Amino acid sequence: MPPKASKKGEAPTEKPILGRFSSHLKIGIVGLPNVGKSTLFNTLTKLCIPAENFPFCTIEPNEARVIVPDERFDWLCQLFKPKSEVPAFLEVHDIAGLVRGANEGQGLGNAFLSHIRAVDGIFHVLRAFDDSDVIHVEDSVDPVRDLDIITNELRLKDIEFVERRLEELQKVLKRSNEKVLKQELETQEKLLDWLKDGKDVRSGEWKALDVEFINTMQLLSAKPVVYLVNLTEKDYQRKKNKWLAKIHAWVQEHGGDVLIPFSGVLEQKLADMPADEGATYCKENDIASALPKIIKTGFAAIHLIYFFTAGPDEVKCWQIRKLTKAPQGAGAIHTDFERGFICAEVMKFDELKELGSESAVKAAGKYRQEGKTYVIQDGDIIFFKFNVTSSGKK
Ligand SMILES: Nc1nc2c(ncn2[C@@H]2O[C@H](COP(=O)(O)OP(=O)(O)O)[C@@H](O)[C@H]2O)c(=O)[nH]1
Ligand SMILES: [Mg+2]
Repeated sequence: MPPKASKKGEAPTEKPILGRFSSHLKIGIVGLPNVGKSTLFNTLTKLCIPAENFPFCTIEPNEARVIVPDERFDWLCQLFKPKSEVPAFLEVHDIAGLVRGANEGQGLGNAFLSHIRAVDGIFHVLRAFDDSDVIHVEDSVDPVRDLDIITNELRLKDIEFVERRLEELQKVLKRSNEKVLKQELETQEKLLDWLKDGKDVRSGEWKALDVEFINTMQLLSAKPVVYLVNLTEKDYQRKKNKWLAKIHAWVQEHGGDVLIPFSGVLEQKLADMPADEGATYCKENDIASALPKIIKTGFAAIHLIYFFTAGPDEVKCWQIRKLTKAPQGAGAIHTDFERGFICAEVMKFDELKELGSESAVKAAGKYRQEGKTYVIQDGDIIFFKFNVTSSGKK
């Protein structure tokens, strides 16, 4: 179904987003072997959310829930001094290296590709560091060539999927004349042309109806990508490397996604030091870890945001997908909150910070009551009002 036209008085509906509509979204680390994927993953796991916050979730060794650093959250915890503090997290999966020919099954290719299919976004790690001790599968360091290898593998797999779907549709259409099937056929034909033109699904301008069909496919090249360029510590510190400009140009030509330089060696070094020693090291060398930026960028890239609930018992980040409305946001806390939703009382973080307390925000007339159609914004501080009727409490 295409999204409904916006009603009078409402903000126009935003462009539909490619990808799953879920609050449980994850990002996978993808790249050739030996580019620093696991090193990055291991340093990220040092920033993991304590397991006691997820008593019912088992998690695999190659998966981690990494805390999303946020000054607003820290400030709220300072203000309320709550008994429990629950930050937002990004679920990261370390995916084994892809190699040339993976789409035809090279190097366990299809298994790796199915791991990529299961995530909602990609950290594409590129090696731009020279180190003769670390073997390169392609024999030399050339991240631009590597970009082509990986994106081609993903695109070829997408072409295979779309071709298969087209065949199915053509078969069914011989027997049926259903409008929706014809519409999908059109979308799939457009997709195939686009992919065969050497372009990725995520960089296309798709209509709302196309997006609906695309979102049933989990296509690899439709997933948001953040490029992470692994440099030597020295290059990272001086922000100079012969490949950076070339990688940047390649990325601009291929949809203009975000590119973040980092240094696996530096991150490893910092992860192995006690925090205060790490801070001194960074200060003395005029250098900083890239992990906070990597985590925040990855979180936003897969279209996640969060709102806060805040009080003396708990300050907590509730993660939801962008464009979630108030009742569904309430549902992230408890299904009763969604079912019996009355309204959302919303404070804007900046106003609370400026005015200093909830009562001051109220006195200034800035404590808002929002209804069912309110689209939750990142950083909203929300108190939901709901009634629990015959269905009873929890
Ligand atoms: N010189 C250097 N070596 C690194 C860097 N990052 C990772 N390595 C080394 O490269 C090898 C492969 O790293 P790993 O993270 O396992 O790569 P993966 O195959 O992409 O998961 C290991 O020996 C790492 O110590 C880096 O930034 N600089
Ligand atoms: Mg690895």
